Amino acid sequence: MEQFDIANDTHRRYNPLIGEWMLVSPHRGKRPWLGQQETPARQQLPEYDTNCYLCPGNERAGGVKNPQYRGPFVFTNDFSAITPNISDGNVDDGLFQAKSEKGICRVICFSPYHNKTIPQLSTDEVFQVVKLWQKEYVDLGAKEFINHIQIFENKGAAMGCSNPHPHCQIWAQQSVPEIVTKEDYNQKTYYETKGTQLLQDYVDRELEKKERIVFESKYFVALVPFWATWPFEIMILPKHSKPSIASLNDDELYDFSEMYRIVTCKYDNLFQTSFPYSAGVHQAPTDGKNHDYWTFHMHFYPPLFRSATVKKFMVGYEMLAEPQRDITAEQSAERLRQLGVVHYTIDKK
Ligand code: H2U
Ligand code: ZN
Repeated sequence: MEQFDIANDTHRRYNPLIGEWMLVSPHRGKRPWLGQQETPARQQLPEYDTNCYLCPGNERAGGVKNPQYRGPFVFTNDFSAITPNISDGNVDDGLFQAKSEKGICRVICFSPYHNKTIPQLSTDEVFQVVKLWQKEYVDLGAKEFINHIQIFENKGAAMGCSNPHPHCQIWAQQSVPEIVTKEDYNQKTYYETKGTQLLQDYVDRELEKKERIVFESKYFVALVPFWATWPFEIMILPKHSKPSIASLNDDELYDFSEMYRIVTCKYDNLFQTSFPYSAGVHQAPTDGKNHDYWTFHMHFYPPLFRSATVKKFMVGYEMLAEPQRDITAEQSAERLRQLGVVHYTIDKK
Protein backbone atom coordinates (compact mmCIF):
# COMPACT_ATOMS: atom_id res chain seq x y z
CA MET A 1 0.00 0.00 0.00
CA GLU A 2 1.22 3.47 -0.85
CA GLN A 3 1.55 6.17 1.76
CA PHE A 4 -1.55 8.25 2.63
CA ASP A 5 -1.76 11.29 0.36
CA ILE A 6 -4.07 14.01 1.64
CA ALA A 7 -4.35 15.57 -1.84
CA ASN A 8 -5.77 12.40 -3.40
CA ASP A 9 -6.96 9.93 -0.78
CA THR A 10 -10.33 10.04 0.96
CA HIS A 11 -10.03 11.33 4.50
CA ARG A 12 -11.87 13.13 7.27
CA ARG A 13 -10.83 16.56 8.58
CA TYR A 14 -11.49 18.05 11.98
CA ASN A 15 -13.06 21.46 12.50
CA PRO A 16 -11.67 22.61 15.88
CA LEU A 17 -13.95 25.65 15.95
CA ILE A 18 -17.16 23.61 16.24
CA GLY A 19 -15.54 20.32 17.29
CA GLU A 20 -16.88 18.26 14.37
CA TRP A 21 -15.41 16.10 11.59
CA MET A 22 -16.20 16.19 7.86
CA LEU A 23 -15.40 13.98 4.85
CA VAL A 24 -13.14 14.86 1.88
CA SER A 25 -13.16 12.74 -1.31
CA PRO A 26 -10.57 14.46 -3.55
CA HIS A 27 -10.66 11.86 -6.35
CA ARG A 28 -14.35 12.68 -7.00
CA GLY A 29 -13.42 16.25 -7.90
CA LYS A 30 -11.47 14.86 -10.85
CA ARG A 31 -14.39 13.01 -12.43
CA PRO A 32 -15.59 14.32 -15.81
CA TRP A 33 -18.53 16.67 -15.72
CA LEU A 34 -21.32 16.21 -18.29
CA GLY A 35 -23.76 18.73 -16.84
CA GLN A 36 -24.48 22.24 -18.01
CA GLN A 37 -21.70 24.85 -17.88
CA GLU A 38 -23.31 27.95 -19.35
CA THR A 39 -22.85 31.46 -18.02
CA PRO A 40 -26.28 33.09 -17.69
CA ALA A 41 -26.99 36.49 -19.24
CA ARG A 42 -26.03 39.40 -17.00
CA GLN A 43 -28.98 40.59 -14.97
CA GLN A 44 -29.59 44.30 -15.52
CA LEU A 45 -31.31 45.95 -12.58
CA PRO A 46 -32.25 49.63 -12.36
CA GLU A 47 -30.49 51.89 -9.84
CA TYR A 48 -33.92 52.68 -8.37
CA ASP A 49 -37.01 50.45 -8.50
CA THR A 50 -40.45 51.93 -7.73
CA ASN A 51 -41.68 48.52 -6.59
CA CYS A 52 -38.82 47.82 -4.18
CA TYR A 53 -39.71 48.18 -0.50
CA LEU A 54 -36.05 48.82 0.34
CA CYS A 55 -35.39 51.68 -2.11
CA PRO A 56 -35.28 55.27 -0.75
CA GLY A 57 -38.65 57.03 -0.46
CA ASN A 58 -40.66 53.81 -1.01
CA GLU A 59 -43.30 52.35 1.25
CA ARG A 60 -42.68 49.22 3.32
CA ALA A 61 -45.17 46.72 4.74
CA GLY A 62 -47.36 48.46 7.30
CA GLY A 63 -47.18 51.76 5.45
CA VAL A 64 -43.89 53.17 6.80
CA LYS A 65 -41.99 55.20 4.20
CA ASN A 66 -38.22 54.87 3.85
CA PRO A 67 -36.39 58.21 4.05
CA GLN A 68 -34.41 59.52 1.06
CA TYR A 69 -31.31 57.85 2.49
CA ARG A 70 -27.90 58.34 0.86
CA GLY A 71 -25.64 55.93 2.73
CA PRO A 72 -26.46 52.66 4.48
CA PHE A 73 -29.95 52.62 6.02
CA VAL A 74 -30.96 50.60 9.09
CA PHE A 75 -34.50 49.87 10.30
CA THR A 76 -36.31 47.37 12.53
CA ASN A 77 -37.55 44.43 10.47
CA ASP A 78 -41.31 44.71 9.85
CA PHE A 79 -41.49 40.91 10.02
CA SER A 80 -39.05 40.34 12.90
CA ALA A 81 -38.56 36.69 13.79
CA ILE A 82 -37.70 37.73 17.36
CA THR A 83 -39.37 40.64 19.14
CA PRO A 84 -38.69 42.39 22.45
CA ASN A 85 -42.15 42.52 23.99
CA ILE A 86 -43.23 38.98 24.73
CA SER A 87 -43.92 37.48 28.13
CA ASP A 88 -41.25 35.34 29.77
CA GLY A 89 -42.25 31.72 30.03
CA ASN A 90 -41.07 28.15 29.78
CA VAL A 91 -42.33 24.59 29.45
CA ASP A 92 -40.37 21.96 31.33
CA ASP A 93 -42.04 18.61 31.00
CA GLY A 94 -39.35 15.97 30.65
CA LEU A 95 -38.82 15.46 26.96
CA PHE A 96 -40.89 18.53 26.17
CA GLN A 97 -38.90 21.69 26.86
CA ALA A 98 -39.48 25.19 25.52
CA LYS A 99 -38.44 28.71 26.51
CA SER A 100 -39.62 32.13 25.41
CA GLU A 101 -37.05 34.08 23.39
CA LYS A 102 -36.77 37.86 23.14
CA GLY A 103 -34.80 39.91 20.67
CA ILE A 104 -34.63 42.59 18.02
CA CYS A 105 -34.32 42.12 14.24
CA ARG A 106 -32.90 44.84 12.05
CA VAL A 107 -32.36 45.23 8.31
CA ILE A 108 -29.52 47.27 6.76
CA CYS A 109 -29.73 48.38 3.13
CA PHE A 110 -26.10 48.65 2.05
CA SER A 111 -26.73 51.75 -0.05
CA PRO A 112 -29.59 53.56 -1.84
CA TYR A 113 -28.59 51.72 -5.04
CA HIS A 114 -30.96 48.88 -5.88
CA ASN A 115 -28.37 47.35 -8.22
CA LYS A 116 -25.05 47.61 -6.37
CA THR A 117 -23.80 44.60 -4.44
CA ILE A 118 -20.82 44.77 -2.04
CA PRO A 119 -18.18 44.15 -4.76
CA GLN A 120 -19.73 46.95 -6.84
CA LEU A 121 -19.53 49.52 -4.06
CA SER A 122 -16.40 51.53 -3.29
CA THR A 123 -14.38 50.61 -0.21
CA ASP A 124 -15.56 53.92 1.34
CA GLU A 125 -19.17 52.80 0.86
CA VAL A 126 -18.50 49.32 2.29
CA PHE A 127 -16.74 51.01 5.22
CA GLN A 128 -19.94 52.93 6.03
CA VAL A 129 -21.83 49.61 6.16
CA VAL A 130 -19.29 47.96 8.43
CA LYS A 131 -19.14 51.07 10.63
CA LEU A 132 -22.90 50.69 11.08
CA TRP A 133 -22.41 47.00 12.02
CA GLN A 134 -20.01 48.18 14.70
CA LYS A 135 -22.55 50.71 16.04
CA GLU A 136 -25.42 48.20 16.03
CA TYR A 137 -23.27 45.57 17.78
CA VAL A 138 -22.39 48.06 20.51
CA ASP A 139 -25.90 49.59 20.90
CA LEU A 140 -27.87 46.34 20.75
CA GLY A 141 -25.27 44.52 22.83
CA ALA A 142 -25.60 47.14 25.58
CA LYS A 143 -29.23 46.13 26.12
CA GLU A 144 -29.67 44.02 29.22
CA PHE A 145 -31.71 41.29 27.45
CA ILE A 146 -29.44 40.98 24.39
CA ASN A 147 -26.68 38.37 24.77
CA HIS A 148 -25.85 37.60 21.16
CA ILE A 149 -25.85 39.49 17.88
CA GLN A 150 -25.84 37.76 14.53
CA ILE A 151 -25.08 39.95 11.53
CA PHE A 152 -25.57 38.13 8.23
CA GLU A 153 -26.05 38.64 4.52
CA ASN A 154 -28.13 36.31 2.41
CA LYS A 155 -27.26 37.03 -1.20
CA GLY A 156 -29.01 35.83 -4.33
CA ALA A 157 -32.16 33.95 -5.25
CA ALA A 158 -30.23 30.66 -4.88
CA MET A 159 -30.08 31.42 -1.15
CA GLY A 160 -33.76 32.27 -0.92
CA CYS A 161 -33.24 36.00 -0.85
CA SER A 162 -36.51 37.55 -1.95
CA ASN A 163 -35.33 41.10 -2.70
CA PRO A 164 -32.33 41.93 -4.93
CA HIS A 165 -31.75 45.31 -3.22
CA PRO A 166 -28.43 44.57 -1.45
CA HIS A 167 -28.99 44.31 2.27
CA CYS A 168 -28.07 42.36 5.38
CA GLN A 169 -29.86 41.48 8.58
CA ILE A 170 -29.13 41.60 12.29
CA TRP A 171 -30.81 39.22 14.70
CA ALA A 172 -30.02 40.23 18.28
CA GLN A 173 -31.32 37.90 20.96
CA GLN A 174 -31.44 36.69 24.51
CA SER A 175 -29.77 33.28 23.95
CA VAL A 176 -26.46 32.43 22.33
CA PRO A 177 -27.53 30.27 19.34
CA GLU A 178 -26.26 26.72 18.79
CA ILE A 179 -23.40 27.23 16.30
CA VAL A 180 -21.98 30.15 18.25
CA THR A 181 -22.29 28.16 21.49
CA LYS A 182 -20.08 25.47 19.91
CA GLU A 183 -17.54 28.07 18.74
CA ASP A 184 -17.60 29.68 22.17
CA TYR A 185 -17.07 26.36 23.95
CA ASN A 186 -14.17 25.28 21.70
CA GLN A 187 -12.38 28.64 21.84
CA LYS A 188 -12.80 28.75 25.62
CA THR A 189 -11.58 25.20 26.19
CA TYR A 190 -8.56 25.78 23.94
CA TYR A 191 -7.68 29.00 25.80
CA GLU A 192 -8.00 27.31 29.16
CA THR A 193 -5.71 24.44 28.15
CA LYS A 194 -3.13 26.26 26.01
CA GLY A 195 -3.31 29.85 27.21
CA THR A 196 -3.55 31.14 23.63
CA GLN A 197 -6.47 31.84 21.30
CA LEU A 198 -7.50 28.99 19.00
CA LEU A 199 -8.04 31.18 15.93
CA GLN A 200 -4.90 33.24 16.56
CA ASP A 201 -2.84 30.04 16.55
CA TYR A 202 -4.77 28.84 13.48
CA VAL A 203 -4.10 32.06 11.52
CA ASP A 204 -0.42 31.97 12.49
CA ARG A 205 -0.10 28.41 11.14
CA GLU A 206 -2.01 29.25 7.93
CA LEU A 207 0.22 32.28 7.31
CA GLU A 208 3.24 30.02 7.74
CA LYS A 209 1.94 27.23 5.49
CA LYS A 210 0.45 29.47 2.76
CA GLU A 211 -1.58 26.57 1.31
CA ARG A 212 -5.08 27.93 1.77
CA ILE A 213 -4.64 31.73 1.67
CA VAL A 214 -6.89 33.57 -0.80
CA PHE A 215 -5.87 37.13 -0.01
CA GLU A 216 -3.83 38.92 2.62
CA SER A 217 -4.27 42.55 3.62
CA LYS A 218 -2.52 44.61 6.27
CA TYR A 219 -4.66 43.42 9.19
CA PHE A 220 -6.70 40.53 7.77
CA VAL A 221 -6.43 37.26 5.93
CA ALA A 222 -9.03 35.54 3.74
CA LEU A 223 -8.59 31.76 3.49
CA VAL A 224 -10.39 28.55 2.66
CA PRO A 225 -10.40 26.85 6.07
CA PHE A 226 -8.73 23.43 6.32
CA TRP A 227 -12.13 22.01 7.35
CA ALA A 228 -14.25 23.88 4.74
CA THR A 229 -17.39 22.03 3.71
CA TRP A 230 -18.84 24.29 0.97
CA PRO A 231 -16.75 24.14 -2.25
CA PHE A 232 -15.63 27.78 -2.14
CA GLU A 233 -16.12 28.50 1.55
CA ILE A 234 -13.99 31.38 2.89
CA MET A 235 -13.21 32.79 6.31
CA ILE A 236 -11.91 36.32 6.94
CA LEU A 237 -9.82 36.42 10.10
CA PRO A 238 -7.88 39.19 11.84
CA LYS A 239 -4.12 38.65 11.88
CA HIS A 240 -4.14 39.75 15.50
CA SER A 241 -7.06 38.34 17.43
CA LYS A 242 -9.92 40.68 18.45
CA PRO A 243 -13.11 39.54 20.19
CA SER A 244 -15.48 41.66 18.05
CA ILE A 245 -15.63 44.40 15.42
CA ALA A 246 -16.20 46.82 18.31
CA SER A 247 -12.50 46.46 19.15
CA LEU A 248 -11.33 47.58 15.69
CA ASN A 249 -10.12 51.13 15.08
CA ASP A 250 -11.16 52.89 11.86
CA ASP A 251 -7.93 51.96 10.10
CA GLU A 252 -8.52 48.26 10.80
CA LEU A 253 -12.21 48.52 10.00
CA TYR A 254 -11.39 50.13 6.64
CA ASP A 255 -9.01 47.29 5.87
CA PHE A 256 -11.75 44.80 6.81
CA SER A 257 -14.17 46.60 4.43
CA GLU A 258 -11.62 46.31 1.63
CA MET A 259 -11.28 42.59 2.38
CA TYR A 260 -15.09 42.11 2.30
CA ARG A 261 -15.16 43.85 -1.10
CA ILE A 262 -12.22 41.83 -2.47
CA VAL A 263 -13.55 38.44 -1.35
CA THR A 264 -16.97 39.10 -2.92
CA CYS A 265 -15.32 40.47 -6.08
CA LYS A 266 -13.25 37.31 -6.48
CA TYR A 267 -16.44 35.30 -5.96
CA ASP A 268 -18.24 37.18 -8.75
CA ASN A 269 -15.21 36.77 -11.02
CA LEU A 270 -15.05 32.99 -10.46
CA PHE A 271 -18.08 32.19 -12.64
CA GLN A 272 -18.68 35.72 -14.01
CA THR A 273 -21.95 35.94 -12.17
CA SER A 274 -23.41 37.66 -9.11
CA PHE A 275 -22.21 34.93 -6.77
CA PRO A 276 -24.79 33.81 -4.20
CA TYR A 277 -23.83 33.10 -0.61
CA SER A 278 -24.78 33.32 3.01
CA ALA A 279 -22.16 35.20 4.99
CA GLY A 280 -21.97 36.47 8.52
CA VAL A 281 -19.78 37.65 11.35
CA HIS A 282 -19.28 35.59 14.48
CA GLN A 283 -18.36 37.70 17.48
CA ALA A 284 -18.07 37.43 21.25
CA PRO A 285 -21.46 37.17 22.96
CA THR A 286 -22.70 40.40 24.57
CA ASP A 287 -23.58 38.75 27.89
CA GLY A 288 -21.22 40.89 29.95
CA LYS A 289 -18.84 37.99 30.63
CA ASN A 290 -15.12 37.91 29.85
CA HIS A 291 -14.46 36.75 26.27
CA ASP A 292 -10.69 37.16 25.99
CA TYR A 293 -10.55 33.79 24.26
CA TRP A 294 -12.73 34.96 21.35
CA THR A 295 -11.56 35.84 17.83
CA PHE A 296 -14.20 37.49 15.66
CA HIS A 297 -14.32 36.27 12.08
CA MET A 298 -16.53 36.26 9.00
CA HIS A 299 -17.77 33.11 7.27
CA PHE A 300 -18.84 32.89 3.62
CA TYR A 301 -20.90 29.85 2.64
CA PRO A 302 -21.54 29.89 -1.14
CA PRO A 303 -23.45 27.03 -2.80
CA LEU A 304 -21.99 27.23 -6.35
CA PHE A 305 -19.62 24.48 -7.40
CA ARG A 306 -18.94 24.01 -11.10
CA SER A 307 -20.50 26.99 -12.83
CA ALA A 308 -22.91 29.88 -12.40
CA THR A 309 -25.75 27.38 -12.35
CA VAL A 310 -24.38 24.12 -10.94
CA LYS A 311 -24.46 24.13 -7.18
CA LYS A 312 -23.43 21.82 -4.42
CA PHE A 313 -26.36 20.34 -2.52
CA MET A 314 -25.90 19.53 1.12
CA VAL A 315 -28.31 16.60 0.89
CA GLY A 316 -28.28 12.81 1.31
CA TYR A 317 -25.09 11.87 3.14
CA GLU A 318 -24.61 15.45 4.41
CA MET A 319 -28.11 15.59 5.90
CA LEU A 320 -27.93 12.13 7.42
CA ALA A 321 -24.27 11.68 8.31
CA GLU A 322 -21.80 14.59 8.02
CA PRO A 323 -20.66 17.26 5.53
CA GLN A 324 -18.64 16.06 2.54
CA ARG A 325 -16.69 17.79 -0.23
CA ASP A 326 -14.98 16.71 -3.45
CA ILE A 327 -12.27 19.21 -4.39
CA THR A 328 -9.90 19.92 -1.52
CA ALA A 329 -9.76 23.21 0.37
CA GLU A 330 -6.25 23.69 -1.11
CA GLN A 331 -7.54 23.37 -4.70
CA SER A 332 -10.36 25.85 -4.04
CA ALA A 333 -7.97 28.33 -2.41
CA GLU A 334 -5.64 28.07 -5.40
CA ARG A 335 -8.46 28.94 -7.83
CA LEU A 336 -9.72 31.83 -5.72
CA ARG A 337 -6.21 33.17 -5.19
CA GLN A 338 -5.64 33.39 -8.97
CA LEU A 339 -8.73 35.56 -9.56
CA GLY A 340 -8.42 39.32 -9.98
CA VAL A 341 -9.77 41.97 -7.64
CA VAL A 342 -11.33 44.09 -10.41
CA HIS A 343 -15.00 43.21 -10.94
CA TYR A 344 -15.64 41.31 -14.18
CA THR A 345 -18.35 43.77 -15.27
CA ILE A 346 -15.77 46.55 -15.42
CA ASP A 347 -14.48 46.10 -18.95
CA LYS A 348 -10.75 46.35 -19.31
CA LYS A 349 -10.19 48.08 -22.61
P1 H2U B 1 -35.31 39.12 2.25
O1 H2U B 1 -34.07 38.96 3.11
O2 H2U B 1 -36.35 38.09 2.54
O3 H2U B 1 -35.00 39.27 0.81
O4 H2U B 1 -36.02 40.50 2.65
C1 H2U B 1 -35.41 41.53 3.29
C2 H2U B 1 -35.85 41.72 4.71
O5 H2U B 1 -36.68 42.87 4.78
C3 H2U B 1 -36.66 40.55 5.30
O6 H2U B 1 -36.06 40.19 6.52
C4 H2U B 1 -37.78 42.61 5.60
C5 H2U B 1 -38.03 41.13 5.49
O7 H2U B 1 -38.65 40.63 6.65
N1 H2U B 1 -38.88 43.45 5.14
C6 H2U B 1 -39.35 44.46 5.95
O8 H2U B 1 -38.89 44.64 7.07
N2 H2U B 1 -40.34 45.29 5.48
C7 H2U B 1 -40.95 45.13 4.27
O9 H2U B 1 -41.78 45.93 3.93
C8 H2U B 1 -40.58 44.00 3.42
C9 H2U B 1 -39.41 43.18 3.84
ZN1 ZN C 1 -34.42 48.79 -4.16
